[in-house]
Amino acid sequence: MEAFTHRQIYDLLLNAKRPVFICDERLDGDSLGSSLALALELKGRGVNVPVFVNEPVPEPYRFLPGIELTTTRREIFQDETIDLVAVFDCSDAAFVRGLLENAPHRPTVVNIDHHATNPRYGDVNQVVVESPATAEVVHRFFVHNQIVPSRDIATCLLTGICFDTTVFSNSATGERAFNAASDLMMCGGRIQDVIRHLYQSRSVSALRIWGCALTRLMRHEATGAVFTFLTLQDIREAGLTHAEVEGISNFLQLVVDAHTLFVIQETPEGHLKVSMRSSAHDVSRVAKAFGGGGHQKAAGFTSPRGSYLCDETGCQVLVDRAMAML
Ligand SMILES: [Mn+2]
Repeated sequence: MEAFTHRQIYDLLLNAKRPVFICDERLDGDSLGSSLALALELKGRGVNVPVFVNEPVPEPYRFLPGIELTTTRREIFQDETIDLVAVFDCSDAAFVRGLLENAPHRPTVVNIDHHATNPRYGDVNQVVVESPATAEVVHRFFVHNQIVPSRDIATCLLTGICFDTTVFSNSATGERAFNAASDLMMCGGRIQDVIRHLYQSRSVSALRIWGCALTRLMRHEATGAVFTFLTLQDIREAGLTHAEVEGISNFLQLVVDAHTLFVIQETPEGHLKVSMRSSAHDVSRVAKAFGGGGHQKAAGFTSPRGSYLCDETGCQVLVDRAMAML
């Protein structure tokens, strides 16, 4: 079925007059790497596909081949010639619906993802929950359609796989991740560039705030979960953007001895952004119950302003409630 759907998607892409690609609302190495890989393939065939991103591309991803194809202009969806959109690594149907709300004609929607919480909102859905990354799903697109990825495409796909597996270390890492990565390296994918840009590029000020989160690590006695938090004031005092703080939950998961981990961050709007990692529980259930999404072992949600205080007691209460759902 996976191969059939890949061939169907290839047909749709080749026959589309005006395709547009969409990255997940929360941009990351996987949504960007997977969408740019396919956009580069079509570019090689003379079709320029804009890749819509909801926010300017953060610095660590600017090295990606094809990054010039990205656009933050929402108006592109008002173009009445758009007949196909392909969405990458996005389980949030409402986000896609919102973007297409004012489109003059409803385009065909292709949904390529690997999130357990994806409601399969597309006309064609390639949602492979066993896959470590959407980039790995797209790698199979190339295999099933007998296309050899170029060096640049291979680099984009390796970025997605390295990002979602935290360089082959988290629970998403398995045979599929290694097989795809090995093939992509044979195609000339530049894995050292990927690792350098994604992981060896942290500023000292960003790492100092990670230090702040480390000093606040607490064990939730009743369940053995571990949590920490960062307030808006912490982030502002360090002069950082939220993008620069990203990655701390993946890092902590690598080094903290706990089955479940919560990293809670206050956003500029005063909401609490909760990121969960677990080796023992299906945290996507908690994320879903709180209106978020994700994978069984890595998921997140945003708790509206005022629901919990961003301090030790408030976060303790939040973790209490979340753990009670597991
Ligand atoms: Mn992903």
